[in-house]
Amino acid sequence: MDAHHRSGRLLPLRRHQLSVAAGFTLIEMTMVMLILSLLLGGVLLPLSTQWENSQRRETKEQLERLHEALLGFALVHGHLPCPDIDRDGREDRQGAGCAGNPTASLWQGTIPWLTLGVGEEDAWHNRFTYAVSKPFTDDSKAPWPAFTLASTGTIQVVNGIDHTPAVFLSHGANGLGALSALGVTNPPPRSPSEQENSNGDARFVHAPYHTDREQGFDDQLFWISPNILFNRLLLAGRLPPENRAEVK
Ligand SMILES: [Ca+2]
Ligand SMILES: [Ca+2]
Ligand SMILES: [Ca+2]
Repeated sequence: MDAHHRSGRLLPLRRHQLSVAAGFTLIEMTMVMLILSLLLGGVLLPLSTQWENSQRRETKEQLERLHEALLGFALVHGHLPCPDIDRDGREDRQGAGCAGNPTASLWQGTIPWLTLGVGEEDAWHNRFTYAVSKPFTDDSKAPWPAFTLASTGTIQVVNGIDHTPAVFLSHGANGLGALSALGVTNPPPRSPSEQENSNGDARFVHAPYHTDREQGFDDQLFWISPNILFNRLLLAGRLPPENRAEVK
């Protein structure tokens, strides 16, 4: 039997073997892809959740440091700092008050991070929004406070506190409504709760964390409690003489 004859018999067998092998390969490939996608989905999703949790924790710690920095500033200067509105990191003061809308009930911008000596951005590279009630920024009696123990804030935090002197927040992982560290204003939020935290008025919302794209809420919001502010000032002997009689 010559070589040509032998190859003539063998070729159809090889094609069959090849097609079987190719069939197995496709099935195997599909199975491998399926298993890989299941494995990756099972591993990557928790990893991304862990990563965001870690970023939220980091941002919360920054907000806690900010809270202390704002109280410390009030102890030294007798008032809270003005927001930064020209994006240079320093407070924007005008006369005894702040630069901004003179007819609004509050001053609003971003945290003056250079003035306070704190970190400039959250874990997602956005600035911290900051709103402060006007009576608490008055520096006309510095270093004593111009406000009294009877002074009330003009800011309301839904699910939080009424009449607070100041609020400050990170706009979270979605960053919607925030000013980015590059100086660009991000698109507005979609959910009504997050919209309240970036629409420039005196009403803010504190809500449970929820990642839903349309109605989610990932803002992290802190505020200055008037009781804590007054107590810190009292302990430091920082209230003006006319207010001391009000303290029992
Ligand atoms: Ca400034
Ligand atoms: Ca957000
Ligand atoms: Ca609002």
